[in-house]
Amino acid sequence: MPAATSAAAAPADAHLLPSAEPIRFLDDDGGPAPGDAHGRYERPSTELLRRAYDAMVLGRRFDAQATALTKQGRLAVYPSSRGQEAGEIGAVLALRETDWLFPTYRDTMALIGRGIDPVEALTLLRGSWHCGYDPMATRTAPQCTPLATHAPHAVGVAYAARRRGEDTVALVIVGDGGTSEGDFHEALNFAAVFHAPVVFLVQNNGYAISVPLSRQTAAPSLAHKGVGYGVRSERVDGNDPLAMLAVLTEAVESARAGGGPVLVEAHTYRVEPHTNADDDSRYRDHDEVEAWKRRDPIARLEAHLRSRDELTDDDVAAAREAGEAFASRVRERLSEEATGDPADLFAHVYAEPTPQLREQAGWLAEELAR
Ligand SMILES: Cc1ncc(C[n+]2csc(CCOP(=O)(O)OP(=O)(O)O)c2C)c(N)n1
Ligand SMILES: [Mg+2]
Repeated sequence: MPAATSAAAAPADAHLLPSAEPIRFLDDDGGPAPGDAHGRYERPSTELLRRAYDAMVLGRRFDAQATALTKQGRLAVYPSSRGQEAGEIGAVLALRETDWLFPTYRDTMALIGRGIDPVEALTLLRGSWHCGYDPMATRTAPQCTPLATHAPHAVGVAYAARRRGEDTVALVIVGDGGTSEGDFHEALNFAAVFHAPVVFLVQNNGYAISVPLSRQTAAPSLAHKGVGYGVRSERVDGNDPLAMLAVLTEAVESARAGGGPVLVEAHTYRVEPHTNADDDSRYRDHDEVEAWKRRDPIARLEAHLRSRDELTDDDVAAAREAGEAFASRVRERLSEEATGDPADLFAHVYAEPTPQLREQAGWLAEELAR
């Protein structure tokens, strides 16, 4: 047999390829999962898992409160990340305070996990023209609504920090739909060529509004999109908090140590509609949603910690109480009408307003005067 074909040499892309199956530590019920996660990644410390548990419980309660506030007319819109807590909180806990987070509109829970004031975090969703919090002070970019346009920014920040000799890492969150955008691909390419310390977290929640993943891509996985650019990529059970923390922590520290960019695809599910303005019964079955609810990330982490006597009834009650207190404070603070001048819509678009904007501002003023 010729040497070239007999050699069991690894293919040239072997170090970049994601695992065949998403990395998981836990089965759907929180018991130990069979597989190779333990060989490739270390179980996060109990201390980190306890912090994650508390933050996920609080994050979910906040998320439910924000959805309720849309129904009361206190928020214009809210995209829920219920069911995606392992990614939202995993991302935040993998980062240092000095690292940068680049979130999407869906990642308000990650903002809360970063300690950003909830009322500041919800400012944009009340109809204000600005994001409410200070991106420089919090090292958190404004939540990005145009899909993936923040990915090149994240790469730029990471690359600039490295050139300045800082050890800052940037983590950017993108949805499955966002991976079809040109900006995502340009960001991956630039990051790989210039070895930028950036982590791309793809929250694959199955849908881009009504478009299912099968209509979004023909790629074998979204992680494979990184491989084409030379970005090391991994797939993770996005509803397994142990796996998300383990993989994201490894990715961030590898990027910090000079290992270049990493793409992490989280297989998760959006259990709520796209936003409060969406009717999801028009494009998906109730059974599908219910099946995913049985793989709940908080329930799985809770079962895991309880099985090791690392979480007691009192701990669970304390986490829930903290969530209730947080939600009721948010409710109180948002009980007032948002005040804002509608003319502000036009005030901060350009330094010098265009004739078109001036005309539109005039129409609005006439309308309001009537
Ligand atoms: C460039 C751009 N095109 C279209 C839209 C309209 N849009 C808003 S959310 C969305 C779906 C995004 O899906 P995905 O990236 O999977 O994120 P998810 O909402 O599931 O978290 C679309 C198409 C947009 N915001 N930006
Ligand atoms: Mg999606």
